[in-house]
Amino acid sequence: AVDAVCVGETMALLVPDPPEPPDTAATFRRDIGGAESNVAVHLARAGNRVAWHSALGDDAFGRHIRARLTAEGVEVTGRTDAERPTGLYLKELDPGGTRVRYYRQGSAASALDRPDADRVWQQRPRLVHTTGITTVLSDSSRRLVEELLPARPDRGEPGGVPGADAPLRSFDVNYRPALHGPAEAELLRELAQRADVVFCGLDEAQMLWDARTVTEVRDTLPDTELLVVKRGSDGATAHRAGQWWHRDAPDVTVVEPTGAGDAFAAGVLHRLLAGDEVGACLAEGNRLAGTVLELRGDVPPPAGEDASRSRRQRECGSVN
Ligand code: KDG
Repeated sequence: AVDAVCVGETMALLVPDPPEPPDTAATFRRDIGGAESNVAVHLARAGNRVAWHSALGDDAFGRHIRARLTAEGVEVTGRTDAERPTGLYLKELDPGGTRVRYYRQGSAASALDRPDADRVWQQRPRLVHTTGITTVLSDSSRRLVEELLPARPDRGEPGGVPGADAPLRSFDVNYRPALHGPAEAELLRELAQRADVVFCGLDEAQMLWDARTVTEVRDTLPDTELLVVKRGSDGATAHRAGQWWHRDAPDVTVVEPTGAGDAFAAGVLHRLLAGDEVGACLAEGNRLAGTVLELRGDVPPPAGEDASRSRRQRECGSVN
């Protein structure tokens, strides 16, 4: 049995290095990127037994992703799909913000489907984590998420206690402008309603559901067992069983926010799996998010990796 299975697409990531517009860049740094595998890496580093499930092409990018995640101690249950390529995304680092461009239509992960849930259950996880990204890759990946997050009446009481027979279902809304429009808002709300643990930015809730306060988010998702609302520089607020908790944002200089939400979710889930109280979960989420906010990469380099890599990350490029 594993502590957690994280389910969702991981893509090859190309970042112009040195930073300049992709149109003129001659060299690109190769990395990997995927919200769910970012969570898996943080959980593994924190000492959890964690698996990641998705699909990869039978290609160099797929092999690279598999090797990188395995090296991080993540158990890769992802299958290889010889018919489709590994998804790719391009990050454009710009003083005005980071722009991303996806090349993921028809990717191996976009063909994830309901039977992939069997691989997840085979791991006998205490927790399953997925996101609103996986939900909207394709009709079939949506079916997989629906299978992982069955409607409440179909599964009795929510998982609730880590270690109980029913795994805890965790869902990060993960709004991405390139993937989510008004048509997806209702779907994300429906799936979030089915999860036991929901992560949502207040900005995301506003864009998707016009919820402007944490109370309005709670009213949008009234049955969520643990609702965690991320409020950027205003910190994080959680609701569980009629009680509220709040922790201020980490005191760090923000270099680039990509991946910070994944680190935050992993910190919260790590503590939740350990049976800690909600305040401690938020504090750990904030601490881990802080380590990512200070860097350009999605995930800080592994402990012990040389300082020059870290410095390089801070200065110019992404290292997942
Ligand atoms: O949270 C970071 C992710 O957005 C990034 O790693 C890439 O999964 C990704 C996506 O679909 O945007």
